[in-house]
Amino acid sequence: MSIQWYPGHMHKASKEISKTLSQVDLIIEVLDARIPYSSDNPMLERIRKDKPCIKLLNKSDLADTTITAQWQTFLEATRGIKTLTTSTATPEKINQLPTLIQKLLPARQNKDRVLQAMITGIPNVGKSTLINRLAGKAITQTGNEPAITRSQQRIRIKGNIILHDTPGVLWPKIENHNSSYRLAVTGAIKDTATDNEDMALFAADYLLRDYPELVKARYSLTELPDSAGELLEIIGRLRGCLRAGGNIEYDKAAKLFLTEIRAGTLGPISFETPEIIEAELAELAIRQQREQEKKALRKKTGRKNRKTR
Ligand SMILES: Nc1nc2c(ncn2[C@@H]2O[C@H](COP(=O)(O)OP(=O)(O)OP(=O)(O)O)[C@@H](O)[C@H]2O)c(=O)[nH]1
Ligand SMILES: [Mg+2]
Repeated sequence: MSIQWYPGHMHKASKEISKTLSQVDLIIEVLDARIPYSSDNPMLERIRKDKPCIKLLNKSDLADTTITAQWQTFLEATRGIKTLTTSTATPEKINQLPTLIQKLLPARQNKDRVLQAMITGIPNVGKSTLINRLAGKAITQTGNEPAITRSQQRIRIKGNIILHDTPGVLWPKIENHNSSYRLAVTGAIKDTATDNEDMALFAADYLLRDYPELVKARYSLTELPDSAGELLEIIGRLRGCLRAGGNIEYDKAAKLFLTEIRAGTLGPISFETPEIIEAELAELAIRQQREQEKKALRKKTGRKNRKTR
C-alpha cells in the first residue's frame, strides 16, 4: 500500500516556495537524519538550478551517528553541496550556520547587504525549532506534529541574514512505497492519512532485521519474535493494550510503538543508508515498467473488446 499526503495547503506552499526561491541567495534544505533519502524533496533539486544549497541532517540525535556520517560523505560527493549535521542536542552545530552561509556567499557579502536564505523541508523535521534557536527566541510556532507552520515568515538573525521559514511540504506522488512508510513512521505524515498498524508492522519488520538488540533491550526479550505481528502482540501484552477478554488492542499497541520510535526511546535508529538507493530505484523501475505494461494491455484489450462488440 502506498501512503500519499498532499493537502491543498501544501500545494499552495510549494508554489510560494518556488516564487520565493528566485528572491533568496541560498536554500537550506532540512533533511531528517534518519531518512536522508526519503526526506529529500525531488522537486527542489529541479527548481533550484544552480542556487547555492546547504542540506542539514537534522534530528541527528535520533539517528545512528555512523550512518549519518556516511550520508554526509555521500551527499557532498555526489551532489556537490555542503552538509551540516544538526540537532537541538548540539546547539554549537546550529550556531555554525550563519558563518557557513556567509562562507558560501562571499561575492554577495558587503556590510550593508542583507543575505536571504530560505529554509525548506518536509513537515515536522524541525525547521521552525532551528530558526528559533538561531534567533535566540521563540518567534515561530513549533509542535510535535506535521503542518504546524502554515505560511511563510521572515526572521532576522546575526550575521546580517534573513531566514525565511516555510511550511513543511511533501510532493504530489511519493513513488517509492518504502519512502512513504519511512516518512510516516518518522512523523512527517499526518496520522489521519495513515494506518497505525500498517506503519508499526513496517517499522517492526525493519527493526527486527536491522536493530534486533535495541528491540530486545527495550522490551526485555531474551529471544526475538519470529514476525512483526508477534512483536506487536508482545508490546500489547507488556503495556496492557488489552480489550475485555484479554485480546490485544493492536491499534493502541501500534500507536505506542510508533510514539517510542519517534521519540528515540529505543535508541538512535537510521532507517536508510546510502547503499539502499540503487536497489530501491531498480525495484521502483521494475514496478513502474510492470504498471506501464499492464496499462498498455488494458488499453489494447479494451479496444479489441470494443471492436468485437
Ligand atoms: N529529537 C529532536 N526533536 C526535534 C529536533 N528539532 C525539532 N524537534 C522536534 O520536532 C518537532 C517539530 O518541530 P518544528 O520545528 O515545529 O518542525 P517544522 O519542520 O517547523 O514543522 P512544520 O512547520 O509542521 O513543517 C517539535 O516537537 C520539536 O521539538 C531535534 O533536533 N531533535
Ligand atoms: Mg514549522
